[in-house]
Amino acid sequence: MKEQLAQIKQQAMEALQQAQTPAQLEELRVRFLGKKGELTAVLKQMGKLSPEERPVMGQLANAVRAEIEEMLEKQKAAAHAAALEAKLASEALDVTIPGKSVVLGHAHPMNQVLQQIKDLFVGMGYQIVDGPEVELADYNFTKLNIEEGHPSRDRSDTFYFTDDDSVLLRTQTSPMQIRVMENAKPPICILAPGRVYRKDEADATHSPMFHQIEGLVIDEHITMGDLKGALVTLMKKLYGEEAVMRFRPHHFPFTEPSCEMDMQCHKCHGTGEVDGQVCSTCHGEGWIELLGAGMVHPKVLEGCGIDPEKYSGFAFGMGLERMAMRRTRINDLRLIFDNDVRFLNQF
Ligand code: 2NM
Repeated sequence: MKEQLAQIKQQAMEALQQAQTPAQLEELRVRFLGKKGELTAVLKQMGKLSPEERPVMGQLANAVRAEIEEMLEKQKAAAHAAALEAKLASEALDVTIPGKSVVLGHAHPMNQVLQQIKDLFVGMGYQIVDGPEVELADYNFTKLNIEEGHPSRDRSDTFYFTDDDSVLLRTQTSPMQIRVMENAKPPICILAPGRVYRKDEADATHSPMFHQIEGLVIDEHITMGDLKGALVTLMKKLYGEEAVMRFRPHHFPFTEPSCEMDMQCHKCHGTGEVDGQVCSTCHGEGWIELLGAGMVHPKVLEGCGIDPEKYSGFAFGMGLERMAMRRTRINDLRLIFDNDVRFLNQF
């Protein structure tokens, strides 16, 4: 029995020395120390020994078990350290390698123009207002002096939600200005940018959804001079101090008098010709249409509870996509909405 124990010890030590992995070590633990292991098998024979021999052999067996356990722990620690070493070596981290660069996007050219215009108006004391895109016909048309039967209320031009034509997708942002006039007391000085909808087939110059920016100023003694000052200031900030502007009479139901503002073509300087050819920028017009404006109609003011005898005001509206098209020098509106990054990255 003594020899058996000595043999187990020697075999275990040799095997443990050679074991490389935690799995091999576990296998050896089961082989030598497990319930059905070699050491247990020897211990089971203890019953055959004389009472004097039993404690001696018991001590010896325990000493062998302790030595094997100690060696097992030592080898486990070594295997673990080796595994960690190998992992660290294979996963070596080179902190000097340059990082992956993050592709940073930028504002869409239309939002760039919008932000610039908003900044300019906020600088002049305007408040930016936002409102519903689903509107009441009352606010989109009637309160703007666009009466029933007016061609712009036609079902072929406007998206209606209801059979009685009372709820629609707003065709302009002016209903927002009606809402402000009804709820605030002058002085009023607001800018209403937002999406508007008209039943148009998409082509190079039309889209069923586009963006408008409308402004409104109401106070005592507001004149067309104030309108001109505000709009000329805006356009010179946008297009340069040397930009030349003109105002033409026009008609809108919600303003009286009404006008349109043009900028002299920067390419042909108003002549409509470049090197004997029709100017491609203004199509020979010599002028580029910028916006519509006017003095708010007394009927509109009165309908909102503002006394037209005491107060007057100007309003204007412009298309944001058109501004973005001028800035990006493109002639197809659809490029603005396609969101092709090859196009957008140029701006
Ligand atoms: C335009 C042109 C002229 C306009 C008028 C109003 C309101 F609500 F005060 F009556 N808001 N916007 C207006 C005036 C809009 O867009 C071309």
